Amino acid sequence: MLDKVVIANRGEIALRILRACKELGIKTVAVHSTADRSLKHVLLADESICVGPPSATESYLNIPRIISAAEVTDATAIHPGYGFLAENADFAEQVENSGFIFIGPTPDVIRTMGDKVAAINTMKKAGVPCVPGSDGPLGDNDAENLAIAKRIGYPVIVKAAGGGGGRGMRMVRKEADLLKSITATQTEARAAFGNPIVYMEKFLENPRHIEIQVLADGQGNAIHLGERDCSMQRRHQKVVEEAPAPGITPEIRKSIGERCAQACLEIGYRGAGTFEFLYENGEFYFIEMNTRIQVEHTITEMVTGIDLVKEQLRIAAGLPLSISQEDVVVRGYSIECRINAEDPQTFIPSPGVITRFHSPGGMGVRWDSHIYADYRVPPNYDSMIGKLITHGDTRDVAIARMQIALGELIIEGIKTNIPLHQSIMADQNFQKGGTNIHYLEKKLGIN
Ligand code: MV4
Repeated sequence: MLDKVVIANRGEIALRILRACKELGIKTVAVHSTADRSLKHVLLADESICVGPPSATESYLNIPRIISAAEVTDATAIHPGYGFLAENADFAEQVENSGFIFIGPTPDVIRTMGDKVAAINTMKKAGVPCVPGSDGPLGDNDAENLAIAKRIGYPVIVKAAGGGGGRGMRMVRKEADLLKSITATQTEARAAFGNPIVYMEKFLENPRHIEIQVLADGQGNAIHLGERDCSMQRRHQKVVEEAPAPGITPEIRKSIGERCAQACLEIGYRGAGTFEFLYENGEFYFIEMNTRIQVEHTITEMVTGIDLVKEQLRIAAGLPLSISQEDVVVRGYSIECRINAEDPQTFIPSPGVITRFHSPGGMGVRWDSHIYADYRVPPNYDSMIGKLITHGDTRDVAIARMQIALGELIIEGIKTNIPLHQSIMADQNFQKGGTNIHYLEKKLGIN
């Protein structure tokens, strides 16, 4: 097993990684900014190192300082968590070149999946179903681009190869708007990602966002752990996730899951990963792959009983997968509510001191969070302060447990989106299941 891991992250995921390390007998190093000295995992880690001022660019995104922290503590490996440097191929490469293990895929796989055109081409070759589209970057021939759109059929969507997660895309409803939309997306993409390459896809009007969790050891073993439905989102920020996805049968799960696992073998994938799909009219369309552990990995853990972060650590230590595909059984139903320090009406962040705190509990309730009474939520980072997760034999039980747990969760001194979650859990259409990616924004009005 690994000897000592640097946790290159903060908040709940840093605590999640710390707990997995402790279970495996791995020593831990917390790296933190000056704003994060009192984070729970910093206080629980074997060692801690301050890597810079509150600004993330000067601390959690400062590659030389993170690697220096591994050097001075004589660590073995670096876990990037999610966000920050988790999908930065140059970081992964520098970690390896400095003699440390990067807990994740190889730098070139991260780089390929970061280029959305390359990712789609790779997946298409591996037999993963993709959205009908340009099958490559758009050139500068107007007539050709008009012909591609005509073949695909309007509406189409123009996306930046360097984008992802909702950044750098433009929907086009009619031929008259195509060329100026391509130019505008190219201009934006060059400014935002330093890469003007764009591609085109058929625009799907009312899809659901369903993603498949995979694990691969880079030694010829790859498995899938079923799907999650992440359609309940606002402005590309997921709000509620659930596993399994309503309406996805064991047969459908097996079919799409095995294709993803097979693709992992073909691309030499190593570690935990997620295949993102749009799901419409019973069909899956691959859009992106995430090469990291995700926020919502917990709901997959709840329905499979598999500790994904421990598996990441085992894989990084060079061990083969501890489970085979036949060992993966999806049991019951799990929901996650992302608890944010924000105004539930305006969504404006609400940092500050938590004056009173009570955590929920009971059967089938999991609370993954670093917060405590008197903790001060700094204004410098993402507003997510915890994840409330429930599990039940049925979806109705998971929802009922979530409603009870949301009622028990007391966070005072700052505003939170707990009221938003209560309204979603009570929503008739959510309770029926299977709402699409536009549902929450429509429910909230405007947009
Ligand atoms: C799409 C789409 C419709 N058709 N692609 C947004 C995030 C990025 N990962 C891909 N996105 C979309 N791509 C085609 N061909 C609609 C979206 C989309 C979306 C996707 C997933 C979750 C939320 C979304 C919200 C708006 C648009």
